[in-house]
Amino acid sequence: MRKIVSLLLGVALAAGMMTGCGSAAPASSAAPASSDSNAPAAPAASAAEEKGTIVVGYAQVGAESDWRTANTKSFQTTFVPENGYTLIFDDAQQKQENQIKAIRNFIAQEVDYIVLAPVVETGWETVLGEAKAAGIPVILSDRMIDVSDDTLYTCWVGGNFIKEGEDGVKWLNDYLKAQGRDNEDINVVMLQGTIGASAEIGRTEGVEKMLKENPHYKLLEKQTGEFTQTKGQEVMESFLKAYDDIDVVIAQNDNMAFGAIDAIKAVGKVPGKDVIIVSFDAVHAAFESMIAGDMNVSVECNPLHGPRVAEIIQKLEKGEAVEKIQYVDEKVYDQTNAEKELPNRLY
Ligand code: GZL
Repeated sequence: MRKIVSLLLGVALAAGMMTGCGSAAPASSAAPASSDSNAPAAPAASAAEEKGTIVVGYAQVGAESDWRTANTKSFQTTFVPENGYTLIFDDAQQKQENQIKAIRNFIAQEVDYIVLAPVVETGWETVLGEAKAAGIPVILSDRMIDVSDDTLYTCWVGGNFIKEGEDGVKWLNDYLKAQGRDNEDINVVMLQGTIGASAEIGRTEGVEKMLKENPHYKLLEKQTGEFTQTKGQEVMESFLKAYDDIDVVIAQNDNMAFGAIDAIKAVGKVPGKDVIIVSFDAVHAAFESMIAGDMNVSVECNPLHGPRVAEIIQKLEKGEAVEKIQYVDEKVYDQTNAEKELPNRLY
């Protein structure tokens, strides 16, 4: 495959040089290609990349959050020519049809591996069947897929989303007890991520399971904020108009929490005090928000999957078996440890 890909890449490079278009820069440094139909094809490779590198096609969800940016960076700094890789990166702008197009593009280029961060869990059987027929291993990073035939993917690396949801409410239970409010009725609203994404499904399941265990909690409403700050603020504004006694916001990622915090401040309430903010991801800006006293807690979901996936590929290259399901390590950070931990954060 590499020989064919090198030939194809060489032809693409030659064509690019002749017409003066197309980037000869290494894919790892090129601006992310998009699989939108009118977008330019995946960037041509540099001469270095023709030297029999392992070609990895990466179908990323989009660029919707700080977490996603860190996740993308982790791949773009790992899969570089000096490490023996050619990365063909695609940003699907949170559209499944774009990810499917990108996977077909990778198959046509006969890449050695496909890495997929599936925007939602369903709708993958056909295109992953095509990858399997082409003999290209598929590694899932971040979110999971719901398929009856699990030979459609080699393995999955990501966070334990149900446990993250449970840990968020466990933190809330302890916090309310410490505040002497464990016998008070507590009104909760939830900002969900993209509906149908594993992170949304798992965190919703984990949170609701724990809320149901405590009769003092009342989940007033839940609605998707699409994992974005803008939408998170919009939905929080609607919650604040509908309810004047919200005690807790559970935001399924930090960017929606940032939007919620802005909405709470805009109505003259104090986030972190009048309204408790429970969030997920634990990105750098979340630590700054906890230090400022706005966000109360962020449950970590480690995005640095690049090195882990490279380790998996190296094992596969040697014909070694790999674990089907591989969870990343994650902890809980709040206002008591945010300042101390911030200097150690890698994203
Ligand atoms: C979690 C990931 C989620 C993050 C969001 O693994 O899928 O998507 O929590 C991101 O920030 O947009």
